[in-house]
Amino acid sequence: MKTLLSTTFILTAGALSAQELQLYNWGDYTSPELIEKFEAETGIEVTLTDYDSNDTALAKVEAGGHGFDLVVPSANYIPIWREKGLIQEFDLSRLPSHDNIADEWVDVPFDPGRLYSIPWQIGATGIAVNSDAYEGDINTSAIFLDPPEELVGKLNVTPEMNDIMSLALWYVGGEPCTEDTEMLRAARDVLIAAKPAWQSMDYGMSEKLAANDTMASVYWNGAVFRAALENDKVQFGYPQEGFPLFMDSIALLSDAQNMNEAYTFLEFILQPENAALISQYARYANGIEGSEEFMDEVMKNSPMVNIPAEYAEAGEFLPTCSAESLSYYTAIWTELQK
Ligand code: N2P
Repeated sequence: MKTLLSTTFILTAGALSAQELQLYNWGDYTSPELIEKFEAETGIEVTLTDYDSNDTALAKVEAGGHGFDLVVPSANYIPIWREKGLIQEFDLSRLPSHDNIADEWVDVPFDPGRLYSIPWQIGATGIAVNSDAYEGDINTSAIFLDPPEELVGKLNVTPEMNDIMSLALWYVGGEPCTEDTEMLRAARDVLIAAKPAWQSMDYGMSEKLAANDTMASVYWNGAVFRAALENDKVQFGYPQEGFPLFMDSIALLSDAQNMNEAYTFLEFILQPENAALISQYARYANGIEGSEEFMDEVMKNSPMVNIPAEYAEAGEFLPTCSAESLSYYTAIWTELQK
């Protein structure tokens, strides 16, 4: 009897100690080395599920039954997740390293005091161009909105609605999140007219750019930098009509099932050496104090990570659009994807 009892106890304890964490993140954005290190140090097993846009992630979580604990929305989406009650306020007593968030990224308009989100990666949306295909000015949205002959049929547009709508609105002289129907109409017209020249509207571009399968793409600086490290013909342009800056931040889902594991992971990525692992993989800056010293030299010097001063002024963090402006965006986006 005694033996039987202790066996039962061991089995129960074993079952309870199977710790897991469900991370829902952008594709190709999570360092495998970070995950291996986390699993080895904590014994928590991480399951990673990918998405390709803010709207995909939001729709999936809103539908329920997803099982995810943590998600990584962009800054302009954090207020939307919050208003919908999909993410929960942190218990800061469980995040002793919350102070490691760099001062400039704490009191951000989308999450003052960082009560709901921790910086993941920071960057810019611009345009990758392979210089073998095209040698003209690449610091313009004309590359995808009025493509040069050389790039027709060879360029991709990433399916991130707010990025694409903002670039188009700036290009026609408007502003992101406008409710001005004339501006929206002009942006819609330029997008619809340009679309036949596009090869695709896909997300995963780093390898395709590196392999010359796609010669240009509206894309993000770090992901383009990854391609450029393999293929030195890949360049990155910062559209001077206006281009989005982004800051993707990790947040705790309201219906997270693995709370202890989620807090353990958040605390882990607040450590500068671990935040650096994310940047070394995804190739963007992050908002964790002191992480740069754990990064390699190419990260510190590349114009694809650090926006050159001459181009920086045209970059802007996207606001969160009003419901009215979003309904116009959605209508245009739906038409564009037909
Ligand atoms: C890169 C994902 C970048 C997301 N793979 C931009 N918000």
